[in-house]
Amino acid sequence: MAASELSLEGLKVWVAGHRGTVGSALLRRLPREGCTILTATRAELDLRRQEPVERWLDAHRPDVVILAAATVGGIHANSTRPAEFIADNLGIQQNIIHGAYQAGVRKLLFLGSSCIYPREAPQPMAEDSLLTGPLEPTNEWYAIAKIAGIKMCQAYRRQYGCDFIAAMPTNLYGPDDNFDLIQGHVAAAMIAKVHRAKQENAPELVIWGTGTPRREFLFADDLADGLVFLLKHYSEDGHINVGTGIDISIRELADLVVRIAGYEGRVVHDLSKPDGMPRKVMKVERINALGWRAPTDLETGFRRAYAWYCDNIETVRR
Ligand code: GFB
Repeated sequence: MAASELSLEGLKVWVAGHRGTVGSALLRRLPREGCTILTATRAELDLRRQEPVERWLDAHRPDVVILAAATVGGIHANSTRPAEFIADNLGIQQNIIHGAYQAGVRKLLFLGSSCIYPREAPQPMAEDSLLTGPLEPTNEWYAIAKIAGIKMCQAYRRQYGCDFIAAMPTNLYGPDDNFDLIQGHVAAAMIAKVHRAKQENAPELVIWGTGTPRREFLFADDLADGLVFLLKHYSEDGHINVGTGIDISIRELADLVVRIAGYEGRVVHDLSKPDGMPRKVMKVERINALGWRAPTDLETGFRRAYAWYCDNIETVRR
């Protein structure tokens, strides 16, 4: 590993997708590295269009690129907007990865997702489960795009010697998430709906599905820390998982947020909504063995995320 050590000090680091959950956490974490952070707003640069992306990269010449830009959403968004999820993400990846190669970027970090693994993958899911079976149908469009991104990084490494790496984060939560009740991921939607139920003194809180699916949740600021760690210390062909290795059921998640918010009504299930993958938890031995583990426990993280939501309720993304 010694040959791959990289200091970010004095380097220009482009965070593509700096307004998202991951990107904004990176903007909080990266200043500690002494690097210059580059960003481009959506109005300035449409990442789905190749020519402007290549021009932007040529003009700004970042040393490092973190590809945290993506069209994302929860189970409902994934299953109802398949064209956007596959086309936007393939386009963004293609434009940035190829553009980074052309612009001589020193290191690129591509962000995937735990949904790249087969629905029936042995749990916890190890990196070598990739492409061993059929995907979960509710998010296969997004998963296919992310798998293509991993393979692009590998291909550019093999053919051109680019130091392009791929990290697979698990389900995330934290500040600057999308708190939309329909489009968002379960963690943010849960925070928003429990808060609303409490404010309105609603007798019932409705959660989607049976509550039995199990998910692993990583605090966004922990992910940002893990990504900085990987940029500095990881330089291999294979993708690497970033998670906690700990899962809870959706019902346990609801109960946790209910307790944090102090909501006193009943939790009921809308069984017309999909459950999705029965269980999704990452094997995190590889990143742990390199010397990184997620520092924030679930209770602390959700307390911070809930407090952030309450403080920013007027301006949150939804
Ligand atoms: O985060 P999520 O939407 O997607 O979580 P996935 C879905 C699970 O939470 C299902 C339950 O079991 C839902 O039935 N759930 C309960 C809810 N209440 C709610 C709610 O109010 N909103 C939502 N959204 N779910 C995602 C993929 O899969 O995993 C993404 O869609 C990404 O593409 C991410 O890969 C890591 O965890 O099933």
